[in-house]
Amino acid sequence: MKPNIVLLLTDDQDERSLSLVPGIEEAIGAAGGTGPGATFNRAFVTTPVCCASRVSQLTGAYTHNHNVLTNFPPTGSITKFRSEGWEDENIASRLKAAGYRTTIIGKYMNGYTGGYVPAPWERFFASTRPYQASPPLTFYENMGLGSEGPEYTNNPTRYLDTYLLRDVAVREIGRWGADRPLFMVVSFHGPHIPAFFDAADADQFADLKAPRVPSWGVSDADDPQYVKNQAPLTAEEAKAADTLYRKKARSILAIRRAIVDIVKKFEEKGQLDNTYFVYTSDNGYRHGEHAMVHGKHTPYEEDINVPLFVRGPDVPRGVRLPNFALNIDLAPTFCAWAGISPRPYMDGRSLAPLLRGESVPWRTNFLIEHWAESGVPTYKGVRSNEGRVYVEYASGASAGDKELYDIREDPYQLNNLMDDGATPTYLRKRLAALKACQGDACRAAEDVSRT
Ligand SMILES: [Ca+2]
Ligand SMILES: [Ca+2]
Ligand SMILES: [Ca+2]
Repeated sequence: MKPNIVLLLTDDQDERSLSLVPGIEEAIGAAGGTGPGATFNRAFVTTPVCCASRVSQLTGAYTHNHNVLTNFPPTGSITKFRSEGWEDENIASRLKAAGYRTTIIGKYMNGYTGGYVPAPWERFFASTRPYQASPPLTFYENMGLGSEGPEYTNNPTRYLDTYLLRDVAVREIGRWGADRPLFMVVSFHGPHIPAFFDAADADQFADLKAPRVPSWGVSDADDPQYVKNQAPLTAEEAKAADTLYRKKARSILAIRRAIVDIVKKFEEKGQLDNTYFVYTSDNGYRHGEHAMVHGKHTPYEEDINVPLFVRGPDVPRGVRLPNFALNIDLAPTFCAWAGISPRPYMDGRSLAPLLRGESVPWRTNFLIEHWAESGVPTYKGVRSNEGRVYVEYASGASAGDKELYDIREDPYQLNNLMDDGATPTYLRKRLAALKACQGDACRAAEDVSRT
């Protein structure tokens, strides 16, 4: 039988926050004593926005190719996802055609309000907006729990949403005959605001604060206009950032428990050795860096760097991979594991050879792109494996602003080198080649070394 593929997806989890909650990797390796698998230290999303990044995960396409640009209509959300044709054509439709039992539980796509089941999904348990509100009745119905489902509210002392998703996932694994391979997406709401957590964890991380890294609360004269516009954080804003940071850490604790239970259920089914588990997030997050209280959308490392762990039958254990792994790589990787060809619209590449320990040529650059939303302007940028990031802004008061950082020397991106006489000719060339690339042209442009 083809291997099972399980995507464990969190919302708004920056890579750094993992260190707050040691053991997510161990949770994925919890059952079977086979260890945690491989970790990508440099996993990134190409557009640090929920909806655009989720569409990239499902299609393997850069945002400028799938064209679901933002979280809200008319340029984004579920309506754009549908009108662009991606709701019916994505990795789930391909895996379904290849014989997989396709299952999604939790957050499906920004703006989904229920009422229909998208064709690629055989088992569909999507939460509906606003899942933060209570009580979202269609939530129960979509979860197969009827309109009188268990009490689910935004009071975490009752039935935490994370545990509801876990319970539905465990039930679905139990119902699955294991006669066909399973593709399962468990799409947690946490640690996204409001970052619900288990009441039992209310005392955890009591003294934790958003890390006061050198960029925390800082903007200065060489920053792009939208950052320069930020007033220094007030005491109240600092407190809000700290409170959210603590809640997110607690929220991740519950997700960790859910993952242990899900992995154990695969073990109980005798399927552990035939299952790939992938843990990642749709975008990173800032908690006060660059003088912004909290958020995503920017090209800064906090927003684009996400966790990525993989456990699977041929994945060496305890390995840390330095390669750039992107959200657009998930779909081609799943194709490889399922033994099917990637689709021509997939701009990413399969991570499978890296995960098998093979030495293969790999990208040296990737494109970062964003369309104006939530106070962050439109931009396109390139991140290189020499530790350089170069960004060109194209909207609002920041139009024409450019940023260049040497991340090896300046990991918190404080000194924009563009006002220091830098002329990043080679990065401009790379960006020009990447900004409208498609398919093979993206892969070729990503692979260019410095000349
Ligand atoms: Ca998100
Ligand atoms: Ca600066
Ligand atoms: Ca400077």
